[in-house]
This record gives sequence, C-alpha cells and structure tokens, in this order.
Amino acid sequence: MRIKVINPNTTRSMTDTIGECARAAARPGTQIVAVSPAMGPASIESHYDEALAVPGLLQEVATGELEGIDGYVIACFGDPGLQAARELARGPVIGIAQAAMHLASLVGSRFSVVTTLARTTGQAWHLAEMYGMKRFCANVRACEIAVLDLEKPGSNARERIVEECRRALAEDGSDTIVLGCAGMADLCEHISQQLGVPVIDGVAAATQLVESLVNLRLRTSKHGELAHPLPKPMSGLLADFALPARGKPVLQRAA
Ligand code: 5HY
Repeated sequence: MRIKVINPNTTRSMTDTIGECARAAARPGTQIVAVSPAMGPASIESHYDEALAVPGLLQEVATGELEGIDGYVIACFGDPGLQAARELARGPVIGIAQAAMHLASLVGSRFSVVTTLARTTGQAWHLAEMYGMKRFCANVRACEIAVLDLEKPGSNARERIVEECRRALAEDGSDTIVLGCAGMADLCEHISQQLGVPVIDGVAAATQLVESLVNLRLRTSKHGELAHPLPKPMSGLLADFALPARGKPVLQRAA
C-alpha cells in the first residue's frame, strides 16, 4: 500500500518531520510518500495562506493518481482542499483535523484543541461544526506560536504547548487533547507522558485511518458530489489545471 502524506505548506523540514511521524504510525508494508507542493506558502496561518496552498496540494493529488497512490493524508490542521482532493482521488483522502477530532471523541468525553496562532482557531471551530464534532469540542486554544517557530531552537515551543494543554485540562472540562498543527506531530508522545491523558496527533490518526479504509476496500464515492470534476477550460496561471476528458491523465504537472 502506498499513502501520500501531503504537507500543504512548502517547508521541507516540516514535511520530513511529518513523514517520520506517519511512518512510525504506519504498518509494515505501508509505504509513506511525504511531499510538499512545488508552490505555495511556507506555512498556513490564515485563510489567504490556505487558499493559496490548495492548487499545489491538488497538483500532488493529481500526480499521485498517475502514480497509483492508494490513499492520501492532508497534513495541515485546516484540512485545506479536502473535498476538492476527494473529487480528484479514487482512494480515501483524510484531513488531520477530521481524523484527530473523530479519534478524540472515541477515547474521551470532550477534547480541547491546542493550536498555534489565535487567528486560526475560528477555522478549527468551523471544522468541528462541519464534522459534527462541536458537541465533543470543549475549546480551541492557541499558544501564540507561529507554525515555523515550532521547530526553531530556543522558541520554547514544547514547554509552551504543554502549559497550554495543562490549562485546557484544568479549565475546559476536557479529558483529551487534540494537537492543532501537523508541526506538533513529533511532540505527541512527550505531551501525553507529561499530562497523563490521551493526546491525538492528526498525522498518525489520519495515516492509520487511510490504511484501514484501503484495507476495507473503501474508496471515495464517485456517486454525486465527489465525482471527478467536469472538464472545462482554465486560464492564466491555472491553465495547467484544466481537466481533460475522462480517462485522460489529470492535471499536467506545471513545469
Ligand atoms: C498546519 N498550518 O498544520 C497548520 C496549523 C495551523 O502550516 N500546518 C500549517 O496553525 O493551522
């Protein structure tokens, strides 16, 4: 089985960390292909960043379809481009926020999301609502750490995240923590040991969900909303995104 784990931002070091965490979660025999798009933002911390991350992400899905990839993880807590990616893919496409929230709801009564910047908490609440997880979500908190500062030496990120998680457990009425950034994936085990509660990293959660779906031979439904997009002309910078008639290779990878 080959799973493509797409970090939608273009920071290669973060992609490498995400890939290691996905490989640690995957079963023997599952090949993890961890990639970043060729174009897009260095980190995703706003709706603007998220919108500009989607074309590159879709290019990676389209390439994956030509490579025979069995399933995809979108490794960004905003789950950017999730439904569009599902239209392009035959196999399952799982966003880390949707995966983490659902698994958290299975091991606790209410979870707190702990993420990076406060300005991204609205998107986390929006996703919880969209996924039917709002009744399990006690709160969404931010550490006020920029995404790329997570891996910056001296940022004290790990300690600040642990402290925010402690406050969440003390104040939110939650019993479980969801890490609200793919860049936190490598901190999951440490935080769980420090707090003594389930801490869910969406990268590991989504990886194992994709494996399970592929093993159950469950692919993305092509009946209705998530059917392959209709071919139509695209212009300007997006000209390469024109989808040819069915059966032909999707998306010609931009030069
Ligand atoms: C992520 N941004 O997981 C999100 C986290 C966030 O570049 N990767 C990013 O703050 O929304």
